[in-house]
Amino acid sequence: MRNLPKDFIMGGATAAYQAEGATMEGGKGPVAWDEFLIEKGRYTAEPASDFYHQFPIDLELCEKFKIDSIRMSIAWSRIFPNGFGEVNQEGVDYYHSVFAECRKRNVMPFVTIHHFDTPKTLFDNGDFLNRENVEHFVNFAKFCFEEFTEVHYWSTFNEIYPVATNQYLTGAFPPEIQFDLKKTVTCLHNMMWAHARAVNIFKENNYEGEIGVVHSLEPKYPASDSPEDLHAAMLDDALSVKFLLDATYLGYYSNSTMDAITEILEANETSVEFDENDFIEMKKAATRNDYLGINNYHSHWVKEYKGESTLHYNTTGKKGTQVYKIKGIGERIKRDDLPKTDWDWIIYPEGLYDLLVRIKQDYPNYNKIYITENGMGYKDHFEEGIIMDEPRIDYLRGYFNSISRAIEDGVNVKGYFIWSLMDVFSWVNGYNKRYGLFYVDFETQKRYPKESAYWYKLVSETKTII
Ligand code: BGP
Repeated sequence: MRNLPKDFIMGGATAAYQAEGATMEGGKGPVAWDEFLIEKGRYTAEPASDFYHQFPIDLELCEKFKIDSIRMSIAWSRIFPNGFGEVNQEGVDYYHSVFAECRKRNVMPFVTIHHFDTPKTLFDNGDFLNRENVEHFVNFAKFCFEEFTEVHYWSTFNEIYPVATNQYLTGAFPPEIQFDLKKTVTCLHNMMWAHARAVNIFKENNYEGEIGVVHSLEPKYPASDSPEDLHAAMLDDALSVKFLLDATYLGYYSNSTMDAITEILEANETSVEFDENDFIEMKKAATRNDYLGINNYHSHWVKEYKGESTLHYNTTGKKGTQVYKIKGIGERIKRDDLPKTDWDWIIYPEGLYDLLVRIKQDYPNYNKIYITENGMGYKDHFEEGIIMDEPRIDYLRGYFNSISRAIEDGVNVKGYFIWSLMDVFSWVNGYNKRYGLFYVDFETQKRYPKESAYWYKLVSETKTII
């Protein structure tokens, strides 16, 4: 049996839009998702887990189940309903009351400033493709640093790569644009520039606490030893992993990263120019990140693909339906020999180990790492208040063992946040893809600890991976 360090943080992750519900309450301004989800007609973010009202219950559960920390986000449009300008005091008061309850329950808030929920006014105005919105984001971040002095851990963004790709490459998120590599790369860069500016403001004003960014990092392996497949895996990795880690820890894009990005853009008959001045801020910030947050759920095997881009995103849990082939990058293949969730996410704990060791080698100034999301989407069976989610426990055990091995091999991993603390609303999957330690009956909003919650508590108490 493997162990975790005694001071290892065991947390639970949430995000404002997926947990709070109350999308029109408390003076909150709209976000693009509100309208988008109504148009799609499958489900909405109401009532989600009603964290807006139920947070005292969720934080009490954290205390009871030895969950040291809650990862949560501040909904930008609760503070600035239009993204900038007038402050909504009710929203400010709401987060102060959440942080007061955290304190009462000895649960440390680990707060994300932007988790997929740009206010609608700014979203409609180009979101992060529009550099004016970077100014608004930086002002919002500064407002948070000054107002919420209860918070010690800040993350600027949640998952820059999925924001850019889901909005402009796969089209899974609003505004549903597909295969636009120019917009994808521009959005990635502008968000990394925004991150750097927020970090620099945080450090130059000597705010108390720590700041970092949460990246979704999914290892890419070649589907075979052929040079073509090796090249395809390299291209996919360059766009989804290296581009972001270079920006975060070097403050510029290395030549090998830029060669790969240029090749992808050219294959899609486009190009992107960066403003050289951006790298001044980015280089300054590169040594100022206190930590890296890693969201890791799965890994990908990539083979050469020369055709037009074609996709099917499995949003219903019908196993085996996922298709991902991108022109100029490659095809992510199915691996029938490896376990997967019903949503075709390949379960491969070794991938997280490989990723952690690689970061230590390639970006020695990474400082420290928190696993800010990992967990298993599962169609939980609820029987008279009992939820036996053994597959989730097996999943967690595998990933915890990888983390423990990486720590033994010298990677500085300081904590883990399961996605998710309680069942929440899933952006493109709705409510039947559950991740929580606590089952939520979305009609009554009653919480029920799953078998995994008892397992997690024991791991937290003993720091032994049982
Ligand atoms: C990450 C997001 C989370 C969460 C999670 C699970 O990308 O940061 O917000 O949604 O993935 O994804 P899904 O709900 O699509 O299964």
